[in-house]
Amino acid sequence: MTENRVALVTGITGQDGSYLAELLLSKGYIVHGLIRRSSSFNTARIENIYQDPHELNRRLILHYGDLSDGISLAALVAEIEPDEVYNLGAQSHVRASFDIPVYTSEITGVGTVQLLEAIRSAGLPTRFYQASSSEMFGATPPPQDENTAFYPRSPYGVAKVFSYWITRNYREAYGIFATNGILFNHESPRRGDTFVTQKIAKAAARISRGEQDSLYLGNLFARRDWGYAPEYVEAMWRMLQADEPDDFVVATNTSYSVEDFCQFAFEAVGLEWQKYVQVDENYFRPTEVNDLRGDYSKAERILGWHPTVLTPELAKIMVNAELLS
Ligand code: NAP
Ligand code: F7E
Repeated sequence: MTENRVALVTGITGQDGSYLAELLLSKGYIVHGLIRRSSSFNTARIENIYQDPHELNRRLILHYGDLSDGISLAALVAEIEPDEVYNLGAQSHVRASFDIPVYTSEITGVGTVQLLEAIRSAGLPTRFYQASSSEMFGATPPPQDENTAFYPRSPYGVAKVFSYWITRNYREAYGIFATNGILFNHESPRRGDTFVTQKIAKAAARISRGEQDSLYLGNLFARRDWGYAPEYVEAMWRMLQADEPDDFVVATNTSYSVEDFCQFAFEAVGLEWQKYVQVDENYFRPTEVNDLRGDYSKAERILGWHPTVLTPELAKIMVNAELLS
């Protein structure tokens, strides 16, 4: 039974954190979320589930904190005694990680051990989920699965490899139920505006309404395995309900190029993408990940998880959401 179980979610204001919080609330959890203090509101994605602090018996409780502040993380974990911790907080933008490599390493890498230390020192049987990434595979060719060698191609990817291994180390050294979800790209209408799918989906909708003339992109030939975020947070939850902690690839086992995504998105508004898309080399990365496609058979076998929304439908969902906004 999950009723009244306590979860802590870092990154609750992000794409995945917002869907995961909804899922956990629907299962009867009390959800604590870590949010960063910001001079403007950064809680738009959780507006629909927000509960005023004056409400009695709140099930969603937000706490200021930061993955760089291990002392406050330890105090929070000791105070709320979570059954499950989902570490989704990160500097998650690959291109930006080349501009802010040290900060990315501190948050996306060292932030994970700050949180694991908080759990270890609390001495509770807390289960831990780490948001690992297909970016860890980097240059290793597809298909990628749990046994594929890592070859990260960005400061972000390198930081995620550190987090992956520190999660495994805390599992092996201290017996903590610590699991890595190695998730391939997953998108939704809540995706951040500077990731390529959202950039394309919003541009297609705006161009069709006469609000934008053209779209500047970088490498059109990169291939990704793009799935649907709400289905991926279900996989995260299932990982923490499993009998044993382990590592799982979550993906669709299909791959499309950025060009393909343009075609799906512009088709949804009856336009030819070639007439509007221009290449701007400023969006190229110093080192690129060319080809990702994940083999999710282990997640299917052990967790009973499989994707239902594939990339062509995903593009339509995202464009239609923008058209309705
Ligand atoms: P996202 O939308 O960028 O959300 C990132 C979250 O982390 C936001 O809530 C952000 O807060 C928070 N955050 C950033 N810096 C922080 C800090 N210093 N301390 C505490 N929190 C901080 O990312 P997402 O797409 O939901 O991804 C969730 C996690 O999965 C990330 O760890 C990401 O690296 C990983 N991942 C994502 C994908 C994907 O395709 N989406 C695939 C594999 C792995 P603000 O809202 O204040 O910025
Ligand atoms: O780029 C190419 C770009 O930034 C995808 C994060 O969630 O997934 C995400 O990382 C591809 C790359 O995602 C533009 O070069 C072309 O090859 O949408 P993206 P990402 O780098 O794959 C992984 C799994 C994560 O873990 C990360 O947190 O698209 N591309 N033109 C472009 N990319 C962007 N952003 N903008 C462009 O204009």
